[in-house]
Amino acid sequence: MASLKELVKRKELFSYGHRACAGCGEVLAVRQVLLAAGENVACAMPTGCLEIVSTIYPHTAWQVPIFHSAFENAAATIAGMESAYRALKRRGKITKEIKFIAFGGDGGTYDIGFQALSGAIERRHRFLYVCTDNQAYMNTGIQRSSATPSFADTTTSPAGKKLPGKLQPRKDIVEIVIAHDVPYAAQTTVAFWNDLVTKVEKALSYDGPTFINILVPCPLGWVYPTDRTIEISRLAVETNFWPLYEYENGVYRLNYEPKERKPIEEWLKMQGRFRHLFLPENQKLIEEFQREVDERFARLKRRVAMSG
Ligand SMILES: Cc1ncc(C[n+]2csc(CCOP(=O)(O)OP(=O)(O)O)c2C)c(N)n1
Repeated sequence: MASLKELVKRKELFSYGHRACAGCGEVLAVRQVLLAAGENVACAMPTGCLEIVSTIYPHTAWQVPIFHSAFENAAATIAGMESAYRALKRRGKITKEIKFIAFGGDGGTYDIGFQALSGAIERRHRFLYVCTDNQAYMNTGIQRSSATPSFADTTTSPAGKKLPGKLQPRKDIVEIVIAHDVPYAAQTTVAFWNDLVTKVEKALSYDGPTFINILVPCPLGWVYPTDRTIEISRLAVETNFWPLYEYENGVYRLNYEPKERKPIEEWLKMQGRFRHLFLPENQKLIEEFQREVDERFARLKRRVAMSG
């Protein structure tokens, strides 16, 4: 893995000058992914916060080629780019080694872009798909997505007298991708830069489709002060809400296990989207949330134990 010393010497491929909110986790993730990938990459991204903040004509924060696609088809776009590259390479028109990375928000990945992702993976294109998962449709006003956790307050699952926020638990996209029999899939978050960078390097070394889901805190949608992004990202791991793990050729690996898992309240209480859970009548919802976290983590540990 590239050391921090090496990484800081590399050219920033996602540069200053974008217009993301202060404290945005999504742009931190893209910056880290591109630092790990290096200059020989071509990217695609659907509509979403990332595209809106980084490509306001005539400016761009991207120092690598980037193709903006529709909300539903970033994976089909990157598959087309990769196919064209292979064809041109065969004819000797391109000699350079180029890697392909698609970036999609959770809306563009878990939901509306999912068919394109599933298809591109099944066709075995060589690309890395990075989901920058901020757990809602942030760019259009914080609507719930299938990545939104249970009980989160969003504009389409508003917490109040009738509803305790979103009723359904979060979809497990990494497991769904793994079910496509990919060589490599992983989950990480921006606070653990070395874990993230190692996973990107690994994913790009495979001759096939790979996937990384990155939890990217969003001060606006999660409702917290802009200087706490890294702390919230780290707590997501320390509470086992967001385990750092990877799946490589059939083998699951837990990359980090907290010595003592912190109670989920610690993560929830930092975020305004869960404020209503701390009303006395909602205490049982926190217990339910904790149960869900513990069950998911236990399931992951069983997978690790069975495949090791
Ligand atoms: C087919 C289609 N439906 C809806 C939209 C409107 N739209 C644009 S971005 C977006 C939400 C993006 O959410 P996500 O992918 O999670 O990315 P984020 O902005 O949160 O980073 C929506 C609903 C669209 N562009 N195309």
